[in-house]
Amino acid sequence: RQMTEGMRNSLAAGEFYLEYQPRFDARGRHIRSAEALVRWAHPERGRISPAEFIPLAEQNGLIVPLGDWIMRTACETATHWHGIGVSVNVSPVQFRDADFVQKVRDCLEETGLEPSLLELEVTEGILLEDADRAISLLKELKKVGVTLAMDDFGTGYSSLSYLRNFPFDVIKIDRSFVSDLDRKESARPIVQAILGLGRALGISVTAEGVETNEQLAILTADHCNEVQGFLLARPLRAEQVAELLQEMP
Ligand code: G
Ligand code: G
Ligand code: NA
Ligand code: MN
Repeated sequence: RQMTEGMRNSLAAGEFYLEYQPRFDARGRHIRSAEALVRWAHPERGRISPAEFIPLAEQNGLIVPLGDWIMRTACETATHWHGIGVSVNVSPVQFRDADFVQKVRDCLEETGLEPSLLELEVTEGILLEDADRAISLLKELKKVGVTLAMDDFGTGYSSLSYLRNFPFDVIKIDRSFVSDLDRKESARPIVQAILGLGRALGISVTAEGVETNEQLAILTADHCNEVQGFLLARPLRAEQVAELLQEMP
């Protein structure tokens, strides 16, 4: 409860900020886009993890104004990156907001960001409650021209049927599969199957949570489209991303 009150004031007080974790081409050489990740610098408690405050914000509804602020800030930042896209995590609660699609439109129009440079990362949570509504929302978003990604792929219940019915452009392989790549024999065939699925359906595949050179080598050999993880880059401040883009265009 205390944290709920705190959060409301904190948004107004500017205590939230974004970091951006770069996503790279298959070889881990060139930055293709970056994922916005929200951070909370609490004046007394220090940094609070989103793993702690996002679930609270989802319960108390603050995720809607917070999510609006995240999307707008991310779009505004990406306009300075000259063709490098930005991805934003969208909570199922934001997805329930009747104004969500209009907010996306407004955000693109007001910041001037090219629609395809905004990627929305959703988890299957959005599909669980009312799948028909979710399909029609995703189709509307598609018309707006944004890129749609299914996050944490492979961890849910019926991800395969979702791919058949939903217009996703990108699959993000959950990092649990990636971290198993150099530990468990069964991991590589699973990752290969996801990559084959992506190829067959014309969906780009991003591997998240790449932490070792061995994992990267396997993903590159198996033609994963994009890689992301601490090995390549940690979440960075916007200025650091801009610097990296100058160093390795
Ligand atoms: O950045 P980190 O690994 O600490 O994030 C922990 C969790 O918080 C992850 O599940 C991540 O998806 C989620 N998260 C981080 N930033 C955002 C955000 O901007 N919006 C939403 N909805 N979730 C986020
Ligand atoms: O749920 P989602 O996939 O959006 O989670 C993103 C979170 O994953 C971010 O908070 C980010 O800090 C974290 N992350 C990004 N790269 C790595 C990595 O290489 N290893 C681990 N353990 N976490 C990572
Ligand atoms: Na994500
Ligand atoms: Mn993920």
